[in-house]
Amino acid sequence: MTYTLVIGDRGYSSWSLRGWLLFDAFGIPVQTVQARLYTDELPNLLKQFPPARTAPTMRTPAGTVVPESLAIAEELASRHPQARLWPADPEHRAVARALSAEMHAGFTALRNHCPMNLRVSYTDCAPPPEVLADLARLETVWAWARQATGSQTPWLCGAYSAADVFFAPVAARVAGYNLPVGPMAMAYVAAHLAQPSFRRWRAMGLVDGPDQDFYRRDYPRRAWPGPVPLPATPVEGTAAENAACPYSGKPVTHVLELSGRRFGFCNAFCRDKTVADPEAWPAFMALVRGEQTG
Ligand SMILES: N[C@@H](CCC(=O)N[C@@H](CS)C(=O)NCC(=O)O)C(=O)O
Repeated sequence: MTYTLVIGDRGYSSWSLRGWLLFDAFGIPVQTVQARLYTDELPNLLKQFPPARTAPTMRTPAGTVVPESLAIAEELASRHPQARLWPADPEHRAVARALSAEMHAGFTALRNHCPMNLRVSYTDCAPPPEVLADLARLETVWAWARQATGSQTPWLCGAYSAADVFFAPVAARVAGYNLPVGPMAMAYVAAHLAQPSFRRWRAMGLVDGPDQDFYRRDYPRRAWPGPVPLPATPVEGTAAENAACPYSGKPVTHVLELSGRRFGFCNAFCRDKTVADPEAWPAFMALVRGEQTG
């Protein structure tokens, strides 16, 4: 038995991203179950997780339902102390908790004007004054956290922590809407875009279901400002260097091409999430380097 996590569309559900990062970025195994936002799928799925109404919702291995991302963070932190979701130093932990709580409760102008959409990046979204005020507040609390904890890493409180998880979708919004922030905040955003778990989630979000109309905006677009993916493409057929999927070990049914070489997977989603960002997937890169055979 392991944890179950209900998530929404990976390309759009900022709270689901937080929920999933609390597992993936800290090495805690989880099984996800997914439902489309803005359809009956999510309320119908959540009928199996009473009294939850939103994604993410966690079910513990013993069966307790835990909605609310902040509660999920606290539960995982106390059940898995070795995973270090919060900083070990009590003073640094206090800072990390304060920031996470403020993110969980606030920044509504930014959240409403710039809903997270990992599939596009716009050149400008004409941020109104209340969004600029949220950005100024972010820069204030980020600088405070770095100073108060003496962080020497790209992260707010030393090692990557649950506080950084709570701001990962904010980083995606700064990147996605080209929001005006200073150099310290831009460096923090860049660290998120390159963070391995974030890259995996975004790779899945790029190929996970159709575009959602709710998130469509007419602003001019630019390339995503994160790491540029290796140029992989999906191809027909099942001929590949490996006979077994690098993720499941099952027989190959779907294939991609990278630098003239062909690699196979056991389903379209695993192939397509790898095409979206090959370097995000350690088992695939091990296969490419010849460290793992199919
Ligand atoms: N406070 C909640 C917010 C969760 C939330 O609003 N999730 C959205 C998806 S990003 C949702 O489930 N929306 C569906 C709805 O509200 O009906 C948390 O921290 O988990």
